[in-house]
Amino acid sequence: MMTMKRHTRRRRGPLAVVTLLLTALALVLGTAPGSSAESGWWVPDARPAPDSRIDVSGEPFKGTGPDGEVRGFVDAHNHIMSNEAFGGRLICGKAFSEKGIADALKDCPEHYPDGSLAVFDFITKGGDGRHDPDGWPTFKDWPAHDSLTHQQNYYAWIERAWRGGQRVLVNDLVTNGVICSVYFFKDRSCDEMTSIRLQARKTYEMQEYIDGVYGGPGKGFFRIVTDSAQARQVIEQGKLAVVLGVETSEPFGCKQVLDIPKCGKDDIDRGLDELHELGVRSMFLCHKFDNALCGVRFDSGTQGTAINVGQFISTGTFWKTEKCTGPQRDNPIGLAAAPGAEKELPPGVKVPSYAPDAQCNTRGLTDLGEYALRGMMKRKMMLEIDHMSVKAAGRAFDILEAESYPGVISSHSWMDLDWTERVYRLGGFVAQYMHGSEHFSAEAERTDALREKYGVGYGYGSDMNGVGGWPGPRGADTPDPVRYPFRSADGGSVLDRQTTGERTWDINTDGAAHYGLIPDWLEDVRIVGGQGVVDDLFKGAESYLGTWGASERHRAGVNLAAGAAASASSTEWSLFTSYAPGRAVDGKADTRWASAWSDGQWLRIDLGAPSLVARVTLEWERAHAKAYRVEVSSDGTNWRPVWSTTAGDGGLDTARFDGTTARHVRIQGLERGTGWGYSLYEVGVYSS
Ligand SMILES: [Ca+2]
Repeated sequence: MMTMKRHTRRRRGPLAVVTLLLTALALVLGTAPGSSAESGWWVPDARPAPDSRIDVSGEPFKGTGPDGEVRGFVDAHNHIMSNEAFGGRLICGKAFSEKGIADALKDCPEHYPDGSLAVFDFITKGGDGRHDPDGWPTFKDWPAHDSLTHQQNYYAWIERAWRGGQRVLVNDLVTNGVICSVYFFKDRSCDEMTSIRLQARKTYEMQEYIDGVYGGPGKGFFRIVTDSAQARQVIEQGKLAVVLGVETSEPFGCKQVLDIPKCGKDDIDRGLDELHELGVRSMFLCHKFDNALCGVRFDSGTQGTAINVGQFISTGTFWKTEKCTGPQRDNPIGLAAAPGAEKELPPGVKVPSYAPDAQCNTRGLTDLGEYALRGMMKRKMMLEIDHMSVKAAGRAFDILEAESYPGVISSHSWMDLDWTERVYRLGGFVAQYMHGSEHFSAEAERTDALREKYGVGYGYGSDMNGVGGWPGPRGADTPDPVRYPFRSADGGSVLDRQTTGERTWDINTDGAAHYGLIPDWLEDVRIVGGQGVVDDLFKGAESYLGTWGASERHRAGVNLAAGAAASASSTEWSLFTSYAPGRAVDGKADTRWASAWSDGQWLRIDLGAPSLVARVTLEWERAHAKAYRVEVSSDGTNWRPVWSTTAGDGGLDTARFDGTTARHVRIQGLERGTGWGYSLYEVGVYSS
């Protein structure tokens, strides 16, 4: 270097040479990776020293694409603050600290000196839990792709993911009161709502902290947003839109004990109002344990048994299974032993065994769960449908379809993937769990045609700090490794291996150890799965905000059938109650029309005037139709079929068809689903 300088100094002088060299480098790499000389709005001017490196150069992309759409990646499922959850000692290390990186990235006290008391590490990782507890500056044993107990979301690592092209991050506030209460290391209460409030507050504090690093209020890249328009502005400025979500087992105190709910509608209303006030716009209604709102999708293996034991301890009931009624399945519970958990059971109580052909949770969406879902819709919040049992998710889909509400998100592959199209048809968004690049690419390929059909982008759910495990290394000897430095997907930035303190991570040999390696993982996905997968992911931000915006704009339709005149081919007689046709349009969920017991019966509704009709909803009693037609008429004499099915399974059906003008609507039965007649609690007729 010195030689070159001397050699050329004669002609140009040192500054010119340096400029020339940088220009040459810029042509090759954009700008020099890790260059501290870089300046611009995206480079913080008050980063504390010492701190982590970012090892990215180049200005983050701003503005919109040619059609005005925002661009960038979406992580629909992350847990920045779970170190504050579960009693505060399960996930060790903090996402930021006013005292600096050495304070943020240190282990839990009981992990020192050698991890032999790192009980949760031992449970989740196996072995004896022993590890080098030191984080900063050596990071010998953590963070790591297979360490489930150490902080992965340090703010500078999130900063690197943003610099690599991520523009939406959903921070799901998470906890579980039972895990908290059975884990003996804790420094706070196990109340779930208390923890959710704390994590929300900490996320706002993190925004302030990053603003400080970037020179003042509003200047940082990390922007908490509470509506989709705000998110668009943030992304157009080139920054990261952070959405607050909730993933907890007993939201609003809605646990159930021996199948008795411990919350009421007032608790749900109050809880939803409070969460909305905190900025939460996306949430789960159940998680891991059956609660008063819904049954869960089971876990499998040892973890499944341990969670089933946890549910028993918490609620007095184990999971219960039945045969599935459709093609969807909950995860198999299996019969794996979990001795550590099972010894917590009272004497004489054993984990039940489960018939292999009964793979669905008997618990679905309860009346309170339905109330909570409708409350979320009223507040324009998005339902994260993962973790619901097939029965609960099926009913939730039925309701969302009947109301034409698009706010549904599968954020980390925890629903039956057979339902992917159902999410897209509603206008919802799908993010796949952050699997290794091979698995991720294969699943992306499987659903590619659907995204093409519905014109949507794709997301990933990193679940960092979520005790799930992350992509391991593909190995130093893989023939197609990630080659450093590499370009970001948008082309404007260059990323080199990321260094914090004395440790440098390489996706090829370390796997996805922390959040800063998300761009490296995306590059790995590009190499393994092709540019098409990355392109779909890059369209994620627009699709996610499309779902959110459509949810905000949703207006409950006017039910044209409410209180309308109704007639029927027949009415079942009862000494005790009336099953008259008008009972199907009286707005009451517990009254119904019932027909005579034969196939050809019908129910007719007179809307009173010609109206645009495009959607009919039908809430069946157990006596449902297997095959039936929805017909419309202007004069009540000539009928036109607009929709039909031969595969009715009862529950809540939505018939959707091209809008047409009609005064009369008829439900024409063709074949009964049971030995009884047809019976409908409520029929709704809508214009859109
Ligand atoms: Ca009714």
